[in-house]
Amino acid sequence: MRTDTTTTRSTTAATAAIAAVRNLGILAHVDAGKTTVTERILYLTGTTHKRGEVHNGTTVTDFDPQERDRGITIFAAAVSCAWAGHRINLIDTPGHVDFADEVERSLRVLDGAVAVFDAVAGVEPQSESVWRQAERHGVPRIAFVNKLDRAGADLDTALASIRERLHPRPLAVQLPIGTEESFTGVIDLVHLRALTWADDGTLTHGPVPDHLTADTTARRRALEEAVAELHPEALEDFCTHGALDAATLTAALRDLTRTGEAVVVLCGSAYRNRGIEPLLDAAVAYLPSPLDAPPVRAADEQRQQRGADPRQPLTALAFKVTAAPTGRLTYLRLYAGTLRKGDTVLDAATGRTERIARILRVMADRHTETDHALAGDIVAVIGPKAARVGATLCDPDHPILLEAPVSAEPVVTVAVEARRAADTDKLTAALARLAEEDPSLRLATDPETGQRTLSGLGELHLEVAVEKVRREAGVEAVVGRPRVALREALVEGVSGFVHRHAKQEGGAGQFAHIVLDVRPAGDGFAFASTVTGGRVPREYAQAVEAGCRDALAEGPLGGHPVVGVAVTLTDGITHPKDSSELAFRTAARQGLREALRSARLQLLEPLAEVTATVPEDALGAVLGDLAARRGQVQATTLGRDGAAQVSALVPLAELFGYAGRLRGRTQGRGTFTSRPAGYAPAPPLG
Ligand SMILES: Nc1nc2c(ncn2[C@@H]2O[C@H](COP(=O)(O)OP(=O)(O)OP(=O)(O)O)[C@@H](O)[C@H]2O)c(=O)[nH]1
Ligand SMILES: [Mg+2]
Repeated sequence: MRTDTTTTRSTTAATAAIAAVRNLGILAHVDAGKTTVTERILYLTGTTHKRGEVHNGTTVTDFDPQERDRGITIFAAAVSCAWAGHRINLIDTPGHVDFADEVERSLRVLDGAVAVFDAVAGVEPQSESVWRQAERHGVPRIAFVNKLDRAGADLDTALASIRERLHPRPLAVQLPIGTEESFTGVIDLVHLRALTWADDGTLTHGPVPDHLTADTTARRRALEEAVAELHPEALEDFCTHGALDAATLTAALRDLTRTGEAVVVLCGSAYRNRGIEPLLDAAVAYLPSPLDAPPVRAADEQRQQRGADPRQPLTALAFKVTAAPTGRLTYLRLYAGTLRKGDTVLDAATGRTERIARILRVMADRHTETDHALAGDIVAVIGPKAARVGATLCDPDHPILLEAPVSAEPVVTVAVEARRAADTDKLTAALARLAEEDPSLRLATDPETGQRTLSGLGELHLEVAVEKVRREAGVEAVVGRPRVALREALVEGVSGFVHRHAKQEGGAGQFAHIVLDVRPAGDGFAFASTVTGGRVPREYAQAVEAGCRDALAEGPLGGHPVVGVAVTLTDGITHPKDSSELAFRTAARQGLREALRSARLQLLEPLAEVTATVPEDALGAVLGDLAARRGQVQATTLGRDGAAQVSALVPLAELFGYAGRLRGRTQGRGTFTSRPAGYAPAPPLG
């Protein structure tokens, strides 16, 4: 009996511990203030004792020398801190689109996120992208409208832009006190009190000031009505009492955040240390704990699932790997089970086992060691030597394979070569190591020139990689001109294409005869077999599909991947002795290659959606330059502050070096961001 009570007690304690965890991401457009928000959170939670600043390179999460030099976040950084009895595992993500893969991997392991917006700019393009990305991952969000101290900042305009571009139901739970330079605090509309911050960041709670009572009452009423409209129980309460109290509002906002029916909006100025405490309170109150997350499922066997239960078999995903001076650090999100120091775990994809030598909680500039970690937590471990980003580490007796995070396809390639020939191997090794940390970087050899090539998501992505190798491995590299990744799309197919693969002289032969219909379709690859009467057995049809995929890797126009193809196997002949899966796969590869040579294909190039903010007097020059780059201007809007915003679709190939050109045309006052916008027909080579 005694053991039972003890077990029950420890299980309850473990459940309470998991319920108090928040795995939280900070997401937004470049420069919205994610790193500054993170920095203030770490300061307030006592994790760091000084407030670091992005502009002088003293923040905790932008610790890479390149991040400090460039003033941007490049690598997602995970840090743990404690607030109001909760453990918050925080991931500060990069805003620049070239590092979107870091965001994607982070989203896989987060349970909730704070989306940060600039109170002047509102919803910017990359905020929209990461918002949709979070939506795809089912990660609930709250919003923080930052930089309320800036000239032109306005919460209501930012709310309107959220409503227009992201979500029909942004619900502000705060009202700013003062504007711009005189922004000093917020009214908490849920608890009807004023929070004000002194210049040194000290927070004082007080009553709502007289001049704001009318506005406060009106906004509180509007909040209650909006919540009642969306939440059935709140509606019942509202109808009975004619109002909603703080507890009901909080509970309803928490539900609406988790279902995604509404977005709670807070505001402040991270730089001026205003608004961070209530943001932490909101994250704890509204965003889900690991217990609220749906169980994870096995990639191959959807019925196999595991929830955030420390007694279940260990299930963890490695979402980040870094080569720190202390050794290789592997960051894990634990989904189920308990991880103990000294455990042997199985890398489910490779079948290798790894030993967990140490378990660390990363706290700003130091690590604290722990002997175990429970389901739901995010920790870093030392010991695993080979586990890659995306690996599932699990209990060797109860294997499970989780789906690995999907990596974006590289769009830009450069040739790289060591400046000194003697460094060639060192360079290759260093780049290969980088590609292990960042799966959106690919290292290859150009089959024609024999040169080493590095591919990634953009110019900056590759520049950062080469610079990292220079700084960390001490190898200087010479980098060629960037090229974009082209594709070949099928425009007109062929039907009834016959191919016979036969090698039947002596020994075991190879025989396969196939008939293919090849049609343009969508932007991927589809395969079907309509062969009847068992003329081609199912395994051979599957081998034909595999052979088609082989053929599509290199198209006839220039060896680029072929897209938009539907292949139907309509007939075939087998030989009782000489047919095999290999023979059919070879037949399909050769056959489809040949079929494509007689079909019509079109070269596609990647496009980018460019948003440039430029002074009005430079608008003409900027538009002219975009036209010269084959850009299609989609909209031009004039702002209140003498700045114009241009959005345009521009072939990525024409964007190389654009940052410098834009600075030139605008005397350094213009800025731009870009994001991938699919593929479009490329002009004929010439
Ligand atoms: N005026 C004002 N400036 C701010 C505020 N918060 C951040 N900044 C400044 O905005 C700039 C960008 O801030 P970061 O915190 O680096 O922004 P980020 O979102 O992390 O940027 P990336 O990681 O590069 O996407 C820095 O110069 C900050 O000092 C704020 O509340 N008010
Ligand atoms: Mg940052």
